[in-house]
Amino acid sequence: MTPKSKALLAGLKDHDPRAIGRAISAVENNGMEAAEILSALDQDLIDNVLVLGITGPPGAGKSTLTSSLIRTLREQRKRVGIIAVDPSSPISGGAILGDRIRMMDHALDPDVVVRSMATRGRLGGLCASAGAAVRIMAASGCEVILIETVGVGQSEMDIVRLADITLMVLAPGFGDDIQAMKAGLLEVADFLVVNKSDIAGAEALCMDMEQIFSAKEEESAIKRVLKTIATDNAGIAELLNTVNRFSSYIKTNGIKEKRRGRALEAETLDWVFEILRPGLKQAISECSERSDPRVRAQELIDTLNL
Ligand SMILES: Nc1nc2c(ncn2[C@@H]2O[C@H](COP(=O)(O)OP(=O)(O)O)[C@@H](O)[C@H]2O)c(=O)[nH]1
Ligand SMILES: [Mg+2]
Repeated sequence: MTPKSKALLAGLKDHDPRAIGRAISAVENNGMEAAEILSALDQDLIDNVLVLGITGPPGAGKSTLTSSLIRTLREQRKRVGIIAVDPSSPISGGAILGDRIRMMDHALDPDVVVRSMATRGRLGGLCASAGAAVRIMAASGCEVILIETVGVGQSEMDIVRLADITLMVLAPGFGDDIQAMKAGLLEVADFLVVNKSDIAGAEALCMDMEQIFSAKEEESAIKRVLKTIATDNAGIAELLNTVNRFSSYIKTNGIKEKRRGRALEAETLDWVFEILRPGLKQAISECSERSDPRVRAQELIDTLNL
């Protein structure tokens, strides 16, 4: 093992937030340390962490809600990791949520660890990176990990698959977004959070959503549509209580294990591309033949002997 890997792993054990950041960067750079670090992480901690996905349209209040959740989790003495997946470019300041949290009351709290990831300007590998970040944070003592994504693009939806439990955040006035998402809503979301319930239209939105989610609710006997006012920290404790009950429910009936298995498959596939990409790019650029791309791709794969 390289001295760098050793030092990083020791830092993770010590709950050093800088070690977490460096370990995630080392894995993202896919250097020598990546495999060394990832294969030495504490599997029990990884198994037991709760990974919460927070998605929904821009402006619904995801970042505000995330901040409130962090505050309440910290009051419960939980160590929290946050992965903020941001669709904006890395250059134009992708780390909106990250910056915000750093600026807020959690800025100096060593038990709140934030990592931002931009979706634009990368060739994929988001699922792989985010999955690795989850494991590194868990192995460094984070008990709850929040992944905030904007629920619009495919890559963001892939990220949702890393979560044990997914919250969809909506707010009054997002009627068009809701119509567009209705079909996927049930499939993706375990909970529907009606945020901004201090403004007009929240009650109607709740009733609408309760109808959509009624079948799910019956299944687990756990309330699936919850109201919050993220700016006032209202409804957050109840939301967390309900999520915890659901967390126990999915553990006992095997749903969590199934979801983790699916996430592992998605991440593994992502890593296969990540690891092969440089070599494949090289091979493609060296090939002088100008045949059909589909044909060339198959030829290339055949030479790999897969
Ligand atoms: N009235 C009201 N405004 C809120 C609430 N939650 C968030 N907001 C505001 O809604 C705007 C968007 O919030 P933000 O968290 O950035 O949304 P995101 O794009 O989903 O992350 C901000 O101006 C927030 O202050 C709420 O519960 N009630
Ligand atoms: Mg946000």
